[in-house]
Amino acid sequence: MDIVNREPECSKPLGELKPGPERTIFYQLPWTEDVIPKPSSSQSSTPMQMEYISMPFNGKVWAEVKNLASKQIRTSQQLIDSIKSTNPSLKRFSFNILKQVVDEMNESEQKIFYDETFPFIISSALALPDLIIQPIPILKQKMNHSLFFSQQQCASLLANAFLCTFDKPTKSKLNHFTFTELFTVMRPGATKRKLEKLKCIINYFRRLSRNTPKGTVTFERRYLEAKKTPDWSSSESSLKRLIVNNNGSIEKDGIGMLQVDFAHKLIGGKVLTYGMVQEEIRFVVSPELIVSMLFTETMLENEAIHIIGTEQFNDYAGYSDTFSMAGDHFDSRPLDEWGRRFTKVVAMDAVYFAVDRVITQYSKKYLDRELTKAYVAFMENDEIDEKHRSAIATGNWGCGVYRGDPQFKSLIQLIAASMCHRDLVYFTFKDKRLSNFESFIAGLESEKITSGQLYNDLIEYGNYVSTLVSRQNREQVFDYLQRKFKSK
Ligand code: AR6
Repeated sequence: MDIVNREPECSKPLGELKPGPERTIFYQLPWTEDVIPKPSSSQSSTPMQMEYISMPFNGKVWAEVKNLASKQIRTSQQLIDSIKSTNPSLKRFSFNILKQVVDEMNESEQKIFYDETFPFIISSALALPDLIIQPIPILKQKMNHSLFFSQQQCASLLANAFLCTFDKPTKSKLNHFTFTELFTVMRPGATKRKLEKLKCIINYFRRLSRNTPKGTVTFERRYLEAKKTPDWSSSESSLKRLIVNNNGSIEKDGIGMLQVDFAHKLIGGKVLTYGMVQEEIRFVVSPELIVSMLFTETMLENEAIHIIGTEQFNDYAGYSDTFSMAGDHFDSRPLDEWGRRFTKVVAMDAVYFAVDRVITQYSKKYLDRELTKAYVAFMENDEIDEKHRSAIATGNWGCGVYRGDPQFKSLIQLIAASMCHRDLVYFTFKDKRLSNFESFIAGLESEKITSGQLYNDLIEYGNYVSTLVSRQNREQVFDYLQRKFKSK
């Protein structure tokens, strides 16, 4: 773990940040330490046809939202009634989770909520037209474009999601950026998860109400054109290091690395509804990640989203139904020259395999699909030398809810990382299917094969699986390859 590249130690100076056709910057440049960034209206000169998010302050409900500031709110019933009163479309939601979260607070927590946190949410939401003074482009499919926001602007957007002011987008390729479903139990079983998520969100606003952060966050959509997709089988890249870590987690121990988000193709997945696995956890401990859900269209197979600079506000314990908010996290990551924390998350969605389709994952079609996805997620500009490329912190991508095979997927990720000249740190999360991982990797290293050769081995394995009559006795990928190496 100590030998792999991490930021900031491995990073190269960024140079001056300038607006350009692939960037929209919502604050004035240059960013300076210890100053809250000021809003900017300068448009980027975009060659592409842009479409924009419709902002709540241009709609009918805004006058009602403004009224919230003058309301006396001291009980949970008043709280939910007043938010719901801003928009008739909110009537059908009970907001019972929001009510419960506040009811379960002790007296002093409630006092802080009513005196500080909720008034901050209102004022931060209402500041939106003063803070974001140019339209927000939709990060549409096939677009290489980045949006640069200050952390204060992110908070204002999230405060609007809390007050449920954004309309449901007319396009199905976008999420609805609102907390309505998080505030309400829609299906049985999710109550505890939603309560814990909401505690994280409320704690984020409490922290912001006391201290306005001065940093910035970038949301970058990247698209790899089909003609730029490498020919996997002929890759001469030698395999990079894969370090197995059995006890750590991506966000805790992958500090300074490119941290993989095991994403849904609609970024954020079910974070604003009932889900509570890797992606949702990552997003609620660092709520600025949720901002991506406002403007990011569904990812295509050859797309990934990089989010740079988010701050972690919450600690947590448990996972899924046992997840609980475990208090404040004080994020001590340094900021880069553009004001962003040295925390890079990449959202990449694996393929979901239904129970009766699990076996299809070894086909060339899905192998190529996953490889393309990992490649677009891991690639760097050609000018960036290998020594400046951080390692990738990943793990059982696509192997939980999505039912992938971690042995097969780990090798796919290793090929992609190697072709992008980056080491990989693999957090196994104690998955039993990877019990022989370290010895397998040691054997693989001694074979000195190229990425292309490993790819061809995976193709061969897929062919082997497809010829089996009974899938029960299938030889696992690691065993299959180990036997093959030995027999050579
Ligand atoms: N660090 C390292 N490994 C982890 C961590 C962590 N913090 N958390 C979980 N794992 P899953 P998927 C391991 O199911 O299959 C979401 O709803 C653990 O072994 O989240 O790609 C998204 O929005 C776990 O079983 O990823 C998508 O809709 C495995 O990673 C969907 O789930 C996979 O985690 C994606 O499902």
